[in-house]
Amino acid sequence: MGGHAWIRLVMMATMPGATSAGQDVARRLTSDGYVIVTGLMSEGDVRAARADLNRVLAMTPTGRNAFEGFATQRVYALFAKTRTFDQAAMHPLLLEVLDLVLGHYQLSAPVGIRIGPGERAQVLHTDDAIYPLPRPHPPVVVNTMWPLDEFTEDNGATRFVPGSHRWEPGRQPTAEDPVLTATTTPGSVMFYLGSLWHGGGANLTSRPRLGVILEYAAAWLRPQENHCLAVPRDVARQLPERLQELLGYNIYPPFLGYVDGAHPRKILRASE
Ligand SMILES: O=C(O)CCC(=O)C(=O)O
Repeated sequence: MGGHAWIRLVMMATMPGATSAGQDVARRLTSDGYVIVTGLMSEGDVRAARADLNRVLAMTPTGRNAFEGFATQRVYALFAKTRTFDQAAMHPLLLEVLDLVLGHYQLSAPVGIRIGPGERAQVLHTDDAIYPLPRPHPPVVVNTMWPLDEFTEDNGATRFVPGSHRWEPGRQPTAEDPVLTATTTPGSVMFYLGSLWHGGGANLTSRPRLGVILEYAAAWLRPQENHCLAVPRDVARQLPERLQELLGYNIYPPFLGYVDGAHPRKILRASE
């Protein structure tokens, strides 16, 4: 299944009771499990991001297992390797949505994903399954997929099972469950809850499909990637303070994340 009927164009607050675009997106996200927002990245920014990631991808191996994808390349430690997603990671609409859905949060898994020709569909999964929390639970993970190529039915666009974020604990997708394809254009962003079943699609074309996931998790959880080690300290020190916070230089109140009794930001500054 595919098509655009399910795509939400959120240019203004349209959901009953929503007073801002962020509220609108947050409500759709929590009710539907996903929402696609257009126009978050300009054409120029998309071009620059694609070019810079292609530079990084020239040095990036293909995946080591079926989940990563044997014909797929993944750019981990994204914020050590490119500056082209700094603004995206702190986009005001994105942060407003995260404020509403997660409260305190940080980046968990920022990854560039280039699905190569011939790749098989990734197994459907939920991103929050890595946390051993009793289910159901309030949202603790929100993911965002930023396409840098046109995502089509046959080039590996992200697939997902609508409504699966509400499934009872233990339920797994079967062949009977409808799977939608997030056919999206560069510049748009697909938000989805960590409890929504989804996965990369098969790439049946002769060209790769490039996208970036910026996954966020509640700040009281351990993020998937250890950014304080992945992003060298002299790089982290140059970043905007909000991005430093998102990369782990933050405190979850009252004092989760302290370093030697102090805010990690102070340690980052002091280590110049
Ligand atoms: O590449 C995609 O479309 C989704 C990838 C994904 O869900 C993952 O690797 O966890």
